[in-house]
Amino acid sequence: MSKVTTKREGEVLVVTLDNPPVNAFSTEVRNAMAAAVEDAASDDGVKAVVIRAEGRMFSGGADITEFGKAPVHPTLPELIDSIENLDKPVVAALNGTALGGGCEIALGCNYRIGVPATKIGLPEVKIGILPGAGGTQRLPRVVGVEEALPIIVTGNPVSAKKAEAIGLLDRIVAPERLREEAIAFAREVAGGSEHPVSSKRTDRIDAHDPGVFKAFREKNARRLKGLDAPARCIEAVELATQLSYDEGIAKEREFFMELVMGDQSKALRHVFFAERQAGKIDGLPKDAVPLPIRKVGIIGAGTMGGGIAMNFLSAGYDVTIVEREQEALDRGVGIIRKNYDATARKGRMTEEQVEKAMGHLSTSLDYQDLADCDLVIEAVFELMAIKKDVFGKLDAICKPDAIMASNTSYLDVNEIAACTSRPEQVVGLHFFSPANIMRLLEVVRGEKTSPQVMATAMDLAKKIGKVAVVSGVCHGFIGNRMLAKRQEQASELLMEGARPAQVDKVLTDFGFPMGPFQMADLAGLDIGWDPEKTSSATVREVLCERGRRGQKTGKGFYDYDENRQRTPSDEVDAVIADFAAKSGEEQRDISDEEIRERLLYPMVNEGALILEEGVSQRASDIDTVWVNGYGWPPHTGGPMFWADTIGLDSVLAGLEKHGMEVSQLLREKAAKGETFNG
Ligand code: T1G
Repeated sequence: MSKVTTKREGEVLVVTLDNPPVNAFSTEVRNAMAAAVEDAASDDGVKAVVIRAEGRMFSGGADITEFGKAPVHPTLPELIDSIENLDKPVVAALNGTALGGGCEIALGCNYRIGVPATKIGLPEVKIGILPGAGGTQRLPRVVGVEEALPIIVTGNPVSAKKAEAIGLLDRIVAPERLREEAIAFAREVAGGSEHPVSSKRTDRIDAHDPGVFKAFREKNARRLKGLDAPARCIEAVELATQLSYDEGIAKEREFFMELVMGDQSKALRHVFFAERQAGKIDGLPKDAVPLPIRKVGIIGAGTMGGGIAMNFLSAGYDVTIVEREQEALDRGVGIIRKNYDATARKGRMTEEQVEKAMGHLSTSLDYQDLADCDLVIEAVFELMAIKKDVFGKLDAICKPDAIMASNTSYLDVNEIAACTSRPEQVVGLHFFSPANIMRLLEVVRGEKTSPQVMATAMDLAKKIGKVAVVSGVCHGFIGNRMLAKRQEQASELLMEGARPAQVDKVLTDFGFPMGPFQMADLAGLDIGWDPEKTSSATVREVLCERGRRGQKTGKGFYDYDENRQRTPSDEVDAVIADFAAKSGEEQRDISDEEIRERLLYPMVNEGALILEEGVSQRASDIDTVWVNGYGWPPHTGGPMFWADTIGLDSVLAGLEKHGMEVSQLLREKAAKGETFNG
């Protein structure tokens, strides 16, 4: 079945794109559409053209899987030029999302109509490139520089309403009437002699404020630091105001080819596909279809329980939260309401949506109220004895096919499952704090967890907007197990002469949002610390004993002012020096390079061990965990992709230089010149 079909509706030729799942402009599609455009050009009976699409969206853009290969004609720019050069008006009918090349095809048309759900955007920057089919030159000519810059540089789409307001859409019509309205529109303009041609418009360019580029660069400097694509996006739009269209297109093409071959785009494309691959379980039996989940039970109304509940409430699930005491329950519900109200104030939810979500919430002090839940998630204290007690109760109360899940961050899910009569229905659902914000969900597969329960967990993760990664059972699963290796090194570096600020800066310079000591201050140094049993045995214990428990006390590894701005602390340096002296470690100046290698290489090695043990299905899953759960800078692809990029032989040499453990898998792959991601 052709992926592009044509149909005459009187004098209008309707060209329909149908290339599931996202109507990507593959080589086959481009060829077929080019043929349709030629038909329209050569048929005198055709007075106007409609370009539309089947399916849930107009187009997700060029086919990213074709990147890195030699360009095949007609390229997307050539196809769009052929549309624009037709001597007949062309109407784009946008039945939904029109992204990247999909937006650029629409820009090559004379007119664009959409439906209320239509979103139009140029997300190329998110995969490390820039719109390479005229978007940087046509969009500013259609909507103006001030509106085009954020669309191109952030990569975020605009709504139909916004698109219409800025001139990117000419009309918004009812979805069920889109095809006929587009044909009517085409008939309306068919007789006209003048039609807007994006590439030829100058009015919006002439009207732009020349200072907009300097202001935009300054405003976004911090966010765009070290990223290649956004800089080129801004430059390409700036050139659209200085050069002719053809000269601007040539520069866009030059920048596109430079970026698409660059490490940052390769890393970002890896992250894009890795995230989607992570949602698939290798070898899952075909009959492992997801169970229906309608009602969810949450045990614990604390920070995690409340955050977890919000995911399901926002997705429209009925949620029952159970606590031991009314006061804890009321506090938890109050925090949920406060979080929703804050989201509404930021415009990310309407008041109506907040009330709808809260309407799905019920609370109880009685486990019996969980009896009809399809899924129960415990988010109680991280102590095995407490988890076992909870699961023993759930086993007695939950209905036969209920899934029982633990939100444990570290503990052995097999041991938890073993205290129930149905271990095949026990799974780990490790959310990351704040659970209503962080996208990552580690789905921990117990030895006896059934394929159907796994399929249900992965399906549910997608429905609540999480990026799910399957992990086997080990201490800390994938993310926290690798994090522990980094924290170990960070503490050792302090004993050898490094200071918290230097260690943190190495990671923030690498692209992390914060370093290990900033993270500790944010989370609180007193997690797991017991003032009754403290023994001044570690730097962290001494800091807690001195009231330096993190940002919440105004001081931790750093001192904080009223705006939570941090400054290094002499008191902390003295505590560290005291411990260092007792440790007998020789104090020395440590280079940033050594700090980076000692923080990151052991994580890569732990990732290799995780692969060796089968705890993770694939290296790209490990990358997905770190990019979505721990702030690994996506433009380097994640720990395993980054190691592939710098070379596993370099990682091996670094580990050996610092006398660190080397896994068999890493050694073997380095010796063969192989990579983790294949
Ligand atoms: N090319 C190839 N495959 C794509 C694709 C694309 N553009 N977009 C999605 N897929 C695959 C995806 O890997 C998955 O595969 C399936 O489609 C469903 O995707 C010249 C150069 C469109 C919002 O960056 O943002 O145009 O896992 O699960 O949640 O200037 O996909 O099923 O095998 O994400 O409904 C610019 C990327 C391209 C948009 C749909 N466009 N895609 O989200 O489905 S470069 C983008 C998305 C470009 C021009 C430049 C989303 C979506 P599988 P999905 P979804």
